[in-house]
Parts: sequence; structure tokens; C-alpha cells
Amino acid sequence: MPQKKSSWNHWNLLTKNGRHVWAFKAESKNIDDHLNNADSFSEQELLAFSKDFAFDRQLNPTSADKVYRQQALQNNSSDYTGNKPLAKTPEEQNLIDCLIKGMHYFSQLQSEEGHWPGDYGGPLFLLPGLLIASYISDTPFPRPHQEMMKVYLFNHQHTDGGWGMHIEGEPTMFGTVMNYVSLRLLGINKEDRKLQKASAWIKENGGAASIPSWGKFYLSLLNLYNWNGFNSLFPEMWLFPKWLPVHPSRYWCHSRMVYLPMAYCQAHQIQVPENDLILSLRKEIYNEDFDTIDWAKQRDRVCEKDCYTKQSPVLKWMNLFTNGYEKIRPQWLRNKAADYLLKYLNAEDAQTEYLDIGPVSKAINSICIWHAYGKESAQFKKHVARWYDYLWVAEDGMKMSGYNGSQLWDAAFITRAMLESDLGQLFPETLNKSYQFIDKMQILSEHATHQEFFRHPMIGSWPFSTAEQGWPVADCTAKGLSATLAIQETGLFKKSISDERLQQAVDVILSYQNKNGGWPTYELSRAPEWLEMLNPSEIFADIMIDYSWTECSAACVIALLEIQQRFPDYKDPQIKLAISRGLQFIIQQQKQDGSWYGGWAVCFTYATWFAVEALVLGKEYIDAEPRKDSIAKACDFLLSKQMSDGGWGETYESCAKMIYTQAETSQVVNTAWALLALQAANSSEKEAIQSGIDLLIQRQQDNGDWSQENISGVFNYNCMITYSAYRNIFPIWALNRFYQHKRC
Ligand code: LAN
Repeated sequence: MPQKKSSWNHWNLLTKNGRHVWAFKAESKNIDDHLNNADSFSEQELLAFSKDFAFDRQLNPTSADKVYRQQALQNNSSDYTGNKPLAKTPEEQNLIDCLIKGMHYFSQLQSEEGHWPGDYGGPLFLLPGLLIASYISDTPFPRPHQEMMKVYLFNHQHTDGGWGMHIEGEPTMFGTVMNYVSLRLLGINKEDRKLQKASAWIKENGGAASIPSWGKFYLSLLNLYNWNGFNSLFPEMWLFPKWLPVHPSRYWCHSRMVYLPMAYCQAHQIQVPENDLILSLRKEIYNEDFDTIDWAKQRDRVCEKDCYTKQSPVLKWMNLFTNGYEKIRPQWLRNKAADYLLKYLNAEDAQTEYLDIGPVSKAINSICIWHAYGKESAQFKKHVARWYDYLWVAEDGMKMSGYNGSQLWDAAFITRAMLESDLGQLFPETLNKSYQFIDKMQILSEHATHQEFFRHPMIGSWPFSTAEQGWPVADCTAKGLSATLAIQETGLFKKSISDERLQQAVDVILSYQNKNGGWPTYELSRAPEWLEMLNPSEIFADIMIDYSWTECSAACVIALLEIQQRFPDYKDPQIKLAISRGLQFIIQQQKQDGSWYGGWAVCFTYATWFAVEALVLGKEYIDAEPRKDSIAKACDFLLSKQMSDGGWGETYESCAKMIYTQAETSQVVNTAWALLALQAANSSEKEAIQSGIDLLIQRQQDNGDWSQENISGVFNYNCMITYSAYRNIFPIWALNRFYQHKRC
């Protein structure tokens, strides 16, 4: 690939134990030295960023991770030796060449330690949180980082002046205010033409008073909202008896870990002092005179462009009570609650090496720790050191990632994809490195405080990102296990993961099965579904408890089926029962039209692939008739959505609207999922499969990559997230399956 933009080379990715950090002008590979050269820049170099990272969101708002990929291709070599099997026909040769090219290209993106670092951006409300933490604590990022952030924020502004909640979404009040304020905190003048447009957008759409509650929270911290305009989170709730269904320990861990530091901030009414910038901002984002706003009246006001989940009557009643309580609360009780919150925050920081469970809590925890212990404290410094784990450089600038990466998840998927046929074995070094990485990422011990802070047992589990971050995930455990079994089955590599560790992973998977037979994300469903009525976020749905999901369930069922092959006697009756209950759950989730809704990627093609794969592999565990019907309906559904060019394509709107929404053009990732499902089901529509395969082959670029199309990932129905590796992993997997089927 020709080297295009000189300032791209100023940024280098350093990795250690799966951790990745972008260093400005790195001189050594030591990740701890990544800030050593952050001061050695010229103004001209910084000015060049906006030219070199110019990005046109009109062409495609989803960036293609070009900076990392260019570097990896320059620095890494592949272990491919040029061998290839002989084909019987030119078509087969073409398929083999395409597959080898695809794997060859992708193997060069692998880091030395065996994983595939990649862009995990998408949401547009994450970087603002981190910038607020940096501003409040007076801990600025180095100038090169700041300039790259400005570039990113401007790159994702819409022509009408607004920002969406995520890079593909239409402008919202939340997205626009958060990003506008961020640019102002970064020092952009309010007279700037683009900011003027943004300010006009905010005012025309009702002003910042109508920002959703998460925005009200952030603005309150900045003294740009009044805490009285934010519905109380009732911090005392954490002192409730644990058996109560509304005790926060029963919430979905992401909600729990976001509302925890939010409650701490509310309890202490943390607020930056007024200054010129704040006073000016109050004029820039409100239609009203800030000092005359009736804050209590703003609590439930939400701009209609933002509203995804309406407040339930139950929540309204609860807010009435909690806001009323604020007027009479005894201070000693508030202090007691705040002390407990701080204790919990410290435990979370310690358990995750200060990475925390995700990007939102990462930023807010930093603020709490700064508030509790000060800027010079060891704890706060440890927090700041980990801000950088969440930053990613791509051709659209510097963004905050949706997690500290998707390291384990991608490594497990690609390993399985490559091993779908023995063609993958032409890359032994790549597979071996991936195996070593998966080995290192398995979680092998429990934290001393795991029970005290409501953590699910995790020995033997795998996380989504790194062992250091250490939050176990049910389906990541399943995928880690499946990949390990596939690698071990080749017999090619020194066995580093013992049978005992595999069995521990099985135990974890079993421990995660919900009462309804399905599998959740991080923890069992701990409270009844009616708790959802208390969801205070107007922008997300289904965040209150950890639900059972089709994809998570299918991944766990598949791993259990594979383990039965490997250790037929290990917990045999228990595993069999778990599998059949899991399959029942999956069948129950099927929609009338034969599809399944996908909660974690776009969308129906994704979950339908998972479900079909589990139903096909699990043939001995459920009755033949319902199983066959279900698979046939799924195939009919998929076939009905095939586009005239042979591909499939959904947009992110499938996720929010929960209705299959076809994209203007077919998408390689959706096409690959549909093909994986149809092939798994052994569909008799061979021509349909052939035309999908032809499309994947045609869309491949000369270097073996596929171009980045629409965004692929989602969470909580309404926010999208980039999975940059999917455009390689899934075409490779679908083609490899096709190759394997042809040969048999
Ligand atoms: C993820 C990423 C991975 C994803 C899969 C493993 C793919 C899925 O099958 C289970 C759920 C899980 C683990 C997941 C849950 C929600 C996450 C953590 C994310 C989408 C990454 C970011 C998101 C998190 C909630 C973002 C922060 C925003 C809040 C609303 C708190």
C-alpha cells in the first residue's frame, strides 16, 4: 500500500498483553514510554493533522482503520510460504486464491502478541466524557492528542451543524451538545464557523435544557446545568437490603457501573467553578437566560430527536419520590451512601487495573477518584494512565473506543474462521500466535473481593478484550473455548491450554445459563423484567437487567456441543440438559417470519446465523420436526432478503426499529452471515449461495482486504459500534465454509 499521509507516521501503536496505546513519535516499543515524545512537535506538524486526517463522512461515516492497517502492512510479514492446494477447476482455483489472499492480508494485521488490534469506535458520546474528566481535573491531554481529537470531532459533524449519538446516526441534542461543548473545552473559539452552526442547531432544536438525562448529568458536572434539573439517582438505594429486586447489584453490570459513579457525583454535587468559558457556554447552548431557568421543570424534558425509550409511569412515580426525598434527606445517610459508593468504585478500579468495565464508567470513575483523593493521588494517576487505552487513531482522527478493544473476541472468531477448512493451516505461525494470545487471555483467578461486589464467578472464563480488564462474558467464554478446541484438534501446536482449563470454561458456561434456558452477557438475570420500567436513560432500551440473548445462547450451545465431542463424559447429563434447554430458548425467540433479532450486531442476518448454526449442530438434542421447521423458515427468510446482486444488506435501523431494514447496497458482512447460515443449513438453493459467494469474491480488493461498508455493531438497540475486523473475518469464514463443502 503506498504511503500517503506523512503525519500518519507520527502515530504508532504499542501493545503489551493485549493492551494497546497510540504513541506520538514513539521511539521505543515500551508502552510505558508512550508519552515520552508527546511534547516534541512543531505547530506546523499539528496543523498538518487536519489536512492528513481530512475525512468525508458523506462518503462513509464509518472509518476503515486505515492508519493501523497501513502501519501493520509496512512492519509485519506473513508466514504464508506460497504453497497452495491444486484445484480441479478454474472456479475452485479462484476461490482458493481469494481465500488465501484474504487470510494472507489479514495475517499481516496480527500483532506480535497474537491479536488483531482494531478500531472500536462508533458512539459519539464517549470522547466528551473523557474530555470532561480531563477538564474538571485540570489534566489536559498532550497537544498532539488534543489536535487529533478536534479533527475527529469536526470530521463527524453533519452539514446541518449537529452530531448524532453515533457516527451513522442523525443529529441529536445529546450528540450535538456533548460534541459542541467538547470542542469548546478543547479551546475552539465560539466564533468558529462550524461551532456557530452547531450552536444554532442546538438553539433551533429547543436548547440544551432538553438534553437527555445522561447529558444533564455531564452538563451538571460542568456547571452548565443545575443538579436540581437532574432526577435524583437516590444514592441511598445502595444501602437497601440486597434481597430487594430493586437493589442495584441486580442491574445489568453496565448500568450498575455507570449509575454507580454517577450517583457518587450527584451525592457530592460535583461541579466545576464558574469561569469565563462556562459563563459563555451558558449563553451558547441555551435559548433561555441560564439564571432564570426553572430546573425542576427540565428534569423530564427530552428533545424529541433523542427520545428512544419513554419514561414509564412507574419511573415517574419513583422520581417524584426520590426528588422529594432530596429535600429532606439526612446528611449522615447521604455520607454513608457516598462512602459505600467510593468503596465500590475503588474495588472496580482495582479489579480492572483501572480500565473499568467500559468507556462511560471509565471517564466518570476518574472524576470520582479525582474528587475523593485529588489530582496528585496515586489512584488518580493510575486512572489517567489508562485513559490512553481507550483512545484510537484512524483516518478520521483520534476517538474514544467503545471498550478497551475487542481483542479476544476477534482473535477467537478469526481462528475459527481460518480453521473452517484446512486451508487455514497454511498460516501456522498466525494460528499459533493467536492460540498463545487466547491462552494468555483466559481468566484464571478470582478477585479477593469478587463476592462482596457482586461479581459472577469467573475462573476459566474469557473476557471480550483482555484478561487485565477481566470482566468475564458468557459468549466470549464460548468463543474462546470454540477457538481453542478447533486449534487443538489440528494437532499442530504445542498444547498450552490444559484439559482442566477447558473444563473450567465449560463450568463457567454452565453457570451462566438463565432460568429461561438462554444465556445473558456478563451475569445471570438477577431481577424480574419489570425492573425495565425503571430505565432512566431515554436513549437506550433494555439496560436494566442482563437478559438472555439469541446470539449469546447460540454461542454457548455451540461450545457445549463441541465439548461433548471432545469430552463425552464430562458432566454429560448436565451439559445435555443445558443444550436442549438452550435450543428450546432459541426456537422460542424466532420471529414469525423465520428470523431472529440480533442484539449485538446488525442485525437479523447476524442472529439468524447464530441460531441456525446452533440448531443444525444440535440435531440430537431437540425434536426433529420443530427443529426442521425452524431451520427451513430461517432459510426462507434469508432467501427472501437476498438482493439482486447476490448479496444481503441491512442498515443500523434494523436494530433500533426492530424491523429488517434493507441497505441501499449489499454489505459483505451481512452477506457472509447469511451465507454461513444457508450453508450450515445445507440449503438446497445452491444458486443463491453461489451468487452470494461470487459477490464476496468480486468485492475483494487486490490486496486481499474488503472495503469498509456500513457499521456492524450495536448495543442497547440504539447505539452503533464499529467492528473493523468483521469485514475480513466473516467473508473469510463464509468462503472457507464454501470451500470445505465443495470438497466434501
Ligand atoms: C459489548 C461488546 C461485546 C458484546 C458481545 C460479546 C458481542 C455480545 O455478544 C454480548 C455483549 C457485549 C459483551 C457488549 C455489551 C455492551 C458493550 C459493553 C459492548 C457493545 C461494547 C460497549 C458496550 C457498553 C455498554 C458501552 C457503554 C455504554 C453504556 C450504555 C454504558
